[in-house]
Amino acid sequence: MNRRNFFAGAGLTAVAAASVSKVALAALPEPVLMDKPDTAPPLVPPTGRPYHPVVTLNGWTCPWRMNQGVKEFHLVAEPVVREIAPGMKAHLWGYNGQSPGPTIEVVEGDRVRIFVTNKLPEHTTMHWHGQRLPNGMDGVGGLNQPQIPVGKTFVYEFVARRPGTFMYHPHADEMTQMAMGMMGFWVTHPKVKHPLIGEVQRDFCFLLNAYDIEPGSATPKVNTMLDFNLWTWNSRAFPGIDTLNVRQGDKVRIRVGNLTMTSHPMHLHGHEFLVTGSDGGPWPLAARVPEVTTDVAVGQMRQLEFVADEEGDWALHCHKSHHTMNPMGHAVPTMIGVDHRGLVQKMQKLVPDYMVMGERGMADMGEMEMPLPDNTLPMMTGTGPWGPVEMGGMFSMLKVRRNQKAGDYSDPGWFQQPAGTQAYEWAGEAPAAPRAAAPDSGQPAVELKAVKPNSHDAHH
Ligand SMILES: [Cu+2]
Repeated sequence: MNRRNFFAGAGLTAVAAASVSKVALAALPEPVLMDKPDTAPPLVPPTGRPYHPVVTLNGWTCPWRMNQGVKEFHLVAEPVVREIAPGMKAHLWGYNGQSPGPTIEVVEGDRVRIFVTNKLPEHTTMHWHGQRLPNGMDGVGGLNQPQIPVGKTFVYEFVARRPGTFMYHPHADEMTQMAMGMMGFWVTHPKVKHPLIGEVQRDFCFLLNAYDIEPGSATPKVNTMLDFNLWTWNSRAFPGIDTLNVRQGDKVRIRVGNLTMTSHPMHLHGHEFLVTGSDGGPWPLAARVPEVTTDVAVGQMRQLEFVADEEGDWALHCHKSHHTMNPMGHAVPTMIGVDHRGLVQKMQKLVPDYMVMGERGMADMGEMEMPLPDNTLPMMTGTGPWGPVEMGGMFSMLKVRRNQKAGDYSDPGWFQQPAGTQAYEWAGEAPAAPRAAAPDSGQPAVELKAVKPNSHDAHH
């Protein structure tokens, strides 16, 4: 996947024609389906006001049909098969063939008409998170509208009043439907140059989501509240997440929304970024402080912006270390310091597959050829130019290259570090450690001494 060409076949199985008859305009727009989890090239707007389109990580933008000045989209809620990473497919619910659904991109002031067809086994609705709209278009089932019954299509129509970063998801049996992967991104571009919305050369977006899929199975456990085992960006886990490939000097915006049950501190290596806005809109300049990590809480969205001025392959990940792992058992005891020598051979006479984990830390997991159930990702995986990366889940890379062409989102491969700029092994004498002697050195070890606080003595 390292040199995937993003432009090789976007996987679109139907594209709305540029001109359609009046009869056709009275019918439902043909839904556009996607059959691949690849990052599609940005959709340059064929009609309407021009804008600089976003790139949806391992996703795509929904084409629309212009009908008498109204942008018409057709979303089909349906069961889908989503590849989480090569070697693992999940049975999810999503839109138009994938989870998440396609990104909807419009321009401030656009009138938008969205047809939502329900092909799920239960009712659903659609909520347009963060939008200013008529109350009856807000999509809370039972509160703002009747549920969309199985097999029916509802029409939502409103003007995209605020420019910014938004998302969509059902507001019907939410616990189930979001745990199954029903969500999508929404970007409203500014109509004219906005004082608080900067122009960028690269604009990426993705949703943070999570699944609990038992190793060896394919359907999420929808009743899980906190202990998820697949931490994903746009329903992809490392090493299945595409890299963010940019040209050195590009202004970059990364838009992130969190539809999991916990917060995710998003951390970028090698650069500082400003948080320039959220689903609440662009932030005032005085509220923007340099960060290298910013927490995205549940239900929140954030825009990270920076100049990609340092060449290299820079990690971009959630800073919760359990979120950069694929399925693992949290009940495994810590074995660091426990001497297992000889035990494995004895146990393997009784249990041929017996293994011990973690007596020198967990790093062995990164390169271990461990037998896994079918359709299961290794806990720590991925290989870089220098060995196992020992990651999973919410991890990818920002790849900054001097010679990446404008508008080229293809993976440039691994960074060639200039000679003399990499950490290296010390070749001289090891310095004597002025610390405690090792336990088997024959010298007395330093003991800890308990010191009574003086204040305690004062009572006597
Ligand atoms: Cu996280």
